[in-house]
Order: sequence, then structure tokens, then C-alpha cells
Amino acid sequence: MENKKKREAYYFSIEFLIGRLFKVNGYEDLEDGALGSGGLGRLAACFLDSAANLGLLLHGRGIRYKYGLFKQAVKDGFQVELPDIWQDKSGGDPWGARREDEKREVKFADFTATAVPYDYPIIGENGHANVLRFWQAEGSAEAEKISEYLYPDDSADAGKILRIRQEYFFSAASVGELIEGHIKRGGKTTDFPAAHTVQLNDTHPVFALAEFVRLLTARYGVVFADAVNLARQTFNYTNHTIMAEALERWDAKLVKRILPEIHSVMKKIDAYAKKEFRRKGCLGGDVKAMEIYGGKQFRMANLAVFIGASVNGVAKLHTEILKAETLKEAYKYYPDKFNNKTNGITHRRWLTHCNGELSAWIDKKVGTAWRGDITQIKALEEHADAAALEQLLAVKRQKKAQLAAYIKEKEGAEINPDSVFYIQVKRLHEYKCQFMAALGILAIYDGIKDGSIRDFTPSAFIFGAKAVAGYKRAKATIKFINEIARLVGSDPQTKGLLRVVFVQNYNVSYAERLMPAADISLQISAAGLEASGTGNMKFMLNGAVTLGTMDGANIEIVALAGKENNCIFGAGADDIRRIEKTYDPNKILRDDARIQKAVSYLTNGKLDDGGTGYFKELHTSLTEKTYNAADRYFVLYDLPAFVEAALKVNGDYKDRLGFARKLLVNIANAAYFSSDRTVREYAADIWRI
Ligand code: 26W
Repeated sequence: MENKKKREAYYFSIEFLIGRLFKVNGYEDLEDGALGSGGLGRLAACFLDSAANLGLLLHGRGIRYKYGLFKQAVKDGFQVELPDIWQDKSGGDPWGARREDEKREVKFADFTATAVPYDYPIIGENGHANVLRFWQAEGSAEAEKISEYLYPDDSADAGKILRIRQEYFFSAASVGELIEGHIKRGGKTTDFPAAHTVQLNDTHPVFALAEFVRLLTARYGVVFADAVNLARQTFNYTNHTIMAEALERWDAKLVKRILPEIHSVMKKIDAYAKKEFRRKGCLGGDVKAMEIYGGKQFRMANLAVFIGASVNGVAKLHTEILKAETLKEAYKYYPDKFNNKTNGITHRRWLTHCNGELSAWIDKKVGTAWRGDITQIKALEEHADAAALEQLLAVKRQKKAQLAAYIKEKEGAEINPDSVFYIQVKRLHEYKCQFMAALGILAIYDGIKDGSIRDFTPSAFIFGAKAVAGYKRAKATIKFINEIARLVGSDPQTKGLLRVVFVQNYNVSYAERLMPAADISLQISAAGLEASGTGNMKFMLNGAVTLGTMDGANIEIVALAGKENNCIFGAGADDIRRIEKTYDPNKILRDDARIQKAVSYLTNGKLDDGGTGYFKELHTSLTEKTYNAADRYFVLYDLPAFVEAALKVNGDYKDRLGFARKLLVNIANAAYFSSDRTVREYAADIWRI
């Protein structure tokens, strides 16, 4: 019998945005391990940090990419992608312990790759150590390609095949390692779930489910139905997006070509699922919606939902949308699987480490116990006297001055630390509406020039974002923002009042400088599409007013810190459902002169896209149906409300103590967004560790 060791949790993720993982552990600087593309990768890193500090057994399993996400430079306002050789600089990767003795084979139809593990210690402040294990692919040139790049372009079949190889590679290596280790320690297949629980971070690791069943049936003689049941007691699924383009479907023919056994196991699981659906009396249409294999494609989210013991969204609204829309059939027949786990961020990195000055102020106000128990920052609300608020403003001013100096050095741009810092930093995507912020700035610029906006508090709009290399509208938006920066920065009438800066290579280290310096946190996604957001929480914890739509975790931020201490605007998710059928952006363009003028900058020659046609493309995205409906993310619909909100907080800023009080209340109510709370909820409700 397996010695009654405690159940251990494993977090399978295609990306871990670890940043300077070791700096937080006190080691020297390491190049930003940008082994992630954004949201769900950084979340994985925060969860590991929290689990280690909570003394919970949570280990990571991922890929040791040779090149992380590209390094972004901006040349003439355009994004340029450079390779991110995170291992080579700073004397290589001294912290990854290569474990030759634990290497294992991962078989594809056409070749076998060797998976070599590199173990990274994740050490909590109390000395508890967990392991982040990255698998590196070796054995041949084609094998090495598997762990060369994160998210290779998957528009063509070759890219799709590589993505499938990557996903299967780390999933199979991890599943094999865990089962083999369990059996070696005297465990039986039947008590595997008692000792292990696995969280699948989105659908990228979902091949693990098929591999688990394949391995148990092919090598350990477990009957198929029992193998499926063991999987259903072991694996859990977190959904991080409702965007169709991110809900992975793989052509069955591609899977069959390189993983024929996995192909047949997935078809068998689909047949098994359909038998269960019939037994439950599921309606035909519902079976179609929940099917794993429809004859052409494997729908990875449906496989994850069918097997997963738990299915969770990452903020309240997101989980409600999963239940009501994206996964509504599965919710109808398997309601008990569904639960919400609102995201969190590690306050050790996103407050203590990156904002020592604010941390010291908190110590002075409420003592140092908050450092071990973040919920104690709530007591800050009793320290809203003028003296404390002045001190808080001084801390904010200090962080803004530090950022301004860093931006001067890195970008050559001057920003005045006494101006209002509006900051929008996140991946560049149309649904995140950086485009709307850019148009809003043009409307403000015009308003200052035509005198309709008076008494404008000098402001700096700071953007940071990487665009996927092939994503034309995202790259066009970067150029648009940089052209606006040039326009407003060179106009004598506005240069003292309005500054726009686009910082290069936004990454974890840059974020550590940006988060503490914001007065206003821009969180303006089209409502219903940002599953949660996590930058919103980092800004709140460092004292900022959220200028945002009722989307993702913004809703929970405002519920905790109060509407009066933030600035919510724009259509809600339900408004959008109501208007989207009859929405006509061209009517808005015809009727609203101010919007018309802002949009005209795309075509009036005042801004230069270097002959790329980028700005015409942006204009077309508003006015014509292309791969999306015209103005698919309601940029023109929400633009007037955005400008109004930006001007409101601009005015509020003049009341220094009143503004400082808003910052204080946000900080005091941010403990909920510590990943310590999130990980505690996963551990109690899902992992039971
Ligand atoms: C369509 C753009 C896109 C591309 C990739 C959306 C989502 C993805 C990933 C598959 C999932 C992801 O990273 N989602 C992000 O996860 C974060 C952590 O839960 C959330 O805070 C973000 O809202 C969500 O977009």
C-alpha cells in the first residue's frame, strides 16, 4: 500500500511567466524569464509563489523554452521582434538543476524525443520548498524544436503540428513521471488520485488526460472505464478565456498523423462520453455542444470539462458567462463541477518587493504583521487622516519620479511626475481596447486645442504592450499610439498638458516599476471578454484608481473598494448582448462630430503609418465587416463615456487629499486579490491538500 503520504498538487501550464523568480527568492538578477505570453503564465508563477509561502505541496510542470516570448523593440514607432535568449545572458541559467537521471522518452509516430527535466526550487519565506520542473526536448534536431519557442505561429499546419507536439510533450512527460513514480513507491493505480491532483491551466495541457488513459490501459493493464474514472478523480480544468480563437480545437487528422494512439484514445473517450450523455438523457443539441470529437476536430475544452472533477472560471462574471453561455450545456448536466476561483497576484512580488516605500508606509500605519497576513492591510482605512494621506502622496510621487527617470533612460521620453499618470499595460489585443484609449487621447487633444476642455490637469498616458508578430491590427495600434505621442508631444499648445509614451518590451521587470507609479489604471476591455485581468489587481494593491468597464475582476475590485473610489464607465456585458444585433458604428461616426474628428486622424494624413496601410486597416476595423463585425469591440460605442471618465478622474486629481483617500481605500481592500487567498481556495475546494 502506498505509504499514506499527503496528496500533492501539480500545476500543468504551457507557460510560466516567472520573471526574476530568483530575485524574489533573494538571488541576484536574472534576465526576465519571459517564458510566458501574459495572463495565464504570470498567474501560474504567482500561484507557485503563494503555495510555497503557504506551505502547500504545489509543483509546476512546464516547458524549458530556449527562447521565451520575443524581446520587443520599437523602431520609428513600429514593433520589432528580437529573440529573447533568456538562458544565454547573465551567464546562463544557473538555477535550473538538470536531472539527467530522470529523463524520459516521449514517442511520436515519426520520432522519439527525450524529455530532460530541469528543476527550479520555489522556496517560501518559511523555507517550504516546492519544485517547478521544466522539460527540455532533446535527441534530434526535430526533437529540439519542440522546446525552442513559446507559442510558435500556428496558422499553417506545420505550426499546428508543432503546437500539438509541445502540448503532448510536456503533458506526457509529466503524466509518465507521476504515474511511474507512484508505482515505484509501491502505490497502486487505484490509489493514484489519493496521492495526486492535477490542475490544467487552460486547454494546452489537456492531452495529459488522453495520455493518462493511454498509459494506464496500455502499460498498467487498467480497463478503459476504470482509467477514465481515475482521470476524473485526478484532473481539474481552469478556463481562462471565452474568446473562440483561443478555445483550442485540433484537426483529428493532424493528431492521428503524429499521435495515432492518442487519436484513438480520444475517440474512445468521446464515445464513452456520448454513452454517458445518452444515459443522462441529454438532448441531441446539447450532446453536439458537449462533444469531444465531431468527426473532424478534437475540442479540447470539452474533453477537459468532461474529465475534469472541477471546472473553474477566473472571476465571478467570467464563471457566470461560462455557465450561461460558453459551457452552458455542460453546466446543465454537470452543475457540481463548476465553481469560480477569482484570480490573485502574489503580494510578495507586487507590493513588498516592487514597492518597498509603500510597504514601509504600511508598516508605519498598521505594523508589520500584514507582511505575513496581507488581510491586515484593511486596517489602513483607520489611517485616512491628512498627515497619513500626505505621506501616501509622497510615496506615490516618489514611485512616479522613479518611473519617469527610468522611462527617460530607456525610452528617451520626458514625463512630469507631477502630472496624472494614466497607465495601460497588457498584451495588445482588440478586445482590450487600447485602440479606444488612443482615440480618447485624440479627442482630449482636440478638446484642449478647441477650448472645449479647460483647466485640464497635466497628464501622461503610458502604454506598454506586446503584439503577436502576425497580428496586424495589434501592431497597427502600437504605431498609432506612437504617432499620437509624436503629435501631442510636439504641439506647443498641448505638450505641457498631454504626454503619451509607449514603453518598449513591457515585461515583469518593467511591470514592477509601472504598477507602483500609476494614478489611474486603465482596464477598458469590451465587457464580458476579459476573463479576469490581473494587472488590475497589481495597480489596485499599489494604490490606483481603476478607470474601467464592468468586466472581469474590475467588478470585484469596485465591489470591495467602492464605486466612489474608482471610475466605472461604458456598456456592461448584458448591455452588449442587447445592442450587438443592431449596433451600427457608422451611424455613430455620422452623428458624433467629436468621434468623427478623432477617427479622422486615421485617414487625414496628420499621422503617418509609413505607407504600411496600418491606419486604413484600423479605420476599416471600425467601419466594415472583416474577420469580425464592424467595431466588434464597441470602441465607438464606449468612446464618449471613456473620454468623460478620463476627464472626471482628471478633475478629481485636483483634490489631492480626496484623491489620496481613493488610493488608500483601494490599497486597504486589495488583500482579497492576493494569490494566497486564491491558492487557499483551490487547495480547499479543488485539490483538497
Ligand atoms: C484571444 C486572445 C487570447 C489569447 C490567449 C485570450 C486568452 C488566451 C489564453 C489562452 C488564455 C489567457 O491567457 N487568458 C488570460 O488569463 C488571465 C489569467 O487567468 C486572465 O486574467 C485574463 O483575463 C485572460 O485573458
